[in-house]
Amino acid sequence: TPYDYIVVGSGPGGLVTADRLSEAGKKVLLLERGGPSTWETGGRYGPEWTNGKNLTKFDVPGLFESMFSDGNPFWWCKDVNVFAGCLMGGGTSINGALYWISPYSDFAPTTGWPVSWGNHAPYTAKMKARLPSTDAPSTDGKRYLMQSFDVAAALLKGQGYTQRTINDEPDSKDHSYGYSAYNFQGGMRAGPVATYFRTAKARKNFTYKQYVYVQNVVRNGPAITGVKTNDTSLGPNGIIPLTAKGRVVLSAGAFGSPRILFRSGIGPTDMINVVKNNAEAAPNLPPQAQWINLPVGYNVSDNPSINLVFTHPSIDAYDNWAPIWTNPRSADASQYLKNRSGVFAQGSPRLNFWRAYSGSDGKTRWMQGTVRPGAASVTTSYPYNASQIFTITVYLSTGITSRGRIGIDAAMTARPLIGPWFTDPIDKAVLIQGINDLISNIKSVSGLTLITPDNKTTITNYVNNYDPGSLNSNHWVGSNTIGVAGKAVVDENAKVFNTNNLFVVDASIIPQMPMSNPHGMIMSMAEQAVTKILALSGGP
Ligand code: 6FA
Ligand code: ABL
Repeated sequence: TPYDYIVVGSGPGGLVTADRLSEAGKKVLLLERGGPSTWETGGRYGPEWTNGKNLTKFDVPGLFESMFSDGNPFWWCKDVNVFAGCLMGGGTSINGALYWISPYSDFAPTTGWPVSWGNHAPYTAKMKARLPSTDAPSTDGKRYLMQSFDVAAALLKGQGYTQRTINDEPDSKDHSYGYSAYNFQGGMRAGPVATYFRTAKARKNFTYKQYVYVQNVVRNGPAITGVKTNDTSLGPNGIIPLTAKGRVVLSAGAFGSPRILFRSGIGPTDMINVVKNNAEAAPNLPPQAQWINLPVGYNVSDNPSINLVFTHPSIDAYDNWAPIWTNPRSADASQYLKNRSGVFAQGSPRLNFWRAYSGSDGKTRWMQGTVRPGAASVTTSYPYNASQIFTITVYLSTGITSRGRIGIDAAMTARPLIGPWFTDPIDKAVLIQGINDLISNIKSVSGLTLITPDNKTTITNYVNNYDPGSLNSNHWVGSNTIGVAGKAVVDENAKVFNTNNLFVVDASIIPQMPMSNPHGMIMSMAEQAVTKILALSGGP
């Protein structure tokens, strides 16, 4: 059957888009390559201690850190060589669920957004109405495991920071800190899956199909006629057609959407030639005369992030989150099962902070930090007490000038071709300054010790020698950037240049790093994009 709109990918971009299109009465098909996540969506993967409670790994916030230590991590995309979620909800089903309301700068024309995007407020308001944030996710309203908050707050106060309810004052991002805010509801992961997807799937004009991999769009020059999938039960050769005026929206993520474009003959010639040399993909490419040359994969950014590990005698490192899957602290597990309260009602972060810096090029860049008990790794010459460790991850966000490139290799694996971190040395200099400031008053907090790096390593050397792969913060944007013809991949209506009816709505169209962990900003962006798409003439 033909559809008015085919949306590819069920991450935050795709779910908001598919819900709003179906709300407008369009006949919508949502395709997702992965399977279910939360219990509500049919997921059944949970630890033994939640047996019989209708909970999965993707429902229980406190299981977040086990995403990285599980022996069977089926949720990661196997053909993307950085972390990416391939299941219902995309990244929002496996991420840290930090959820931030955008400041003005997230959509400001000075950061690359078309002027028509400048007022994000009505769209962010629509998102908040569907999904409010909480910085006290335990259902009893109490906060748990707050030692790392208290220690970090003491450090930051000494540097002139002010505590705020972050999402009540989204534009106050200089010398600001507060409790970590989340997309949780009722002590469980919520995000777009428990909100937008829930309303979409109740509509008769909405169809959802999982485990369907979209290889490319089918097109005749600029006119898209359908999508080609790996599922031949859905149509001849796995092709699903559009209605006469139908449209395709790619929401397959910052790596997934570029790959579909390359395989559809859209992008830089070198990438389309990689497809042409792949025996399976080549036959589906349009003839070379129909290739559309666009800068797909360029202009990519991701926050460079550096972990600092500390100890303090007050800290409960929560066994570094190691036993949370097989052998959790029993009082905490039963408290959670009883009424969704306690430590397990929250992810690992406890405090977030922001500070503005001006670089030697006169540009403003923001530093962001996340504080959590435990540490991913410790490198130190000091003796230390492992039950007292906590991490401050320091990110550089809005204002960064470094850019990288992503693409595909011969096996069609999507990967960074040029890392987007510190290609401009001024970004690195600002982050080094930020870290030095952060630890400048460490002696004023009694008992606080920086163990990674230790005192044999300067901050400058620590940053210079940091494993480039570890700078990845999983916040990739920009690979199908929005903007003007000749420089961008999509126009101000999120339509791919030189096509009639192909759109992209996901992290890939965002022209520059937002202020904070991005999924809230992505949902607001999708609210605005889908409004523009529905208003654009010529559609179904
Ligand atoms: N963002 C936040 O705001 N807060 C966080 O705490 C946070 N933490 C993390 C985190 O801990 C990890 C490990 C990762 C990987 C990301 C984190 N992020 C966080 C970032 C955030 O999750 C992403 O920025 C956000 O999910 C991106 O949203 P998009 O809509 O752009 O894309 P997704 O990757 O979420 O979804 C794409 C979907 O398309 C997936 O479900 C995928 O399976 C599907 N797909 C891809 N290719 C496809 C194809 N060819 N056919 C069909 N489906 C396809
Ligand atoms: C995010 O936005 C980041 O993308 C994640 O990297 C981060 O989680 C979460 N939010 C929470 O702050 C970290 C984990 O806490 C680490 O244990 C893990 O090693 C790291 O992600 C991997 O990138």
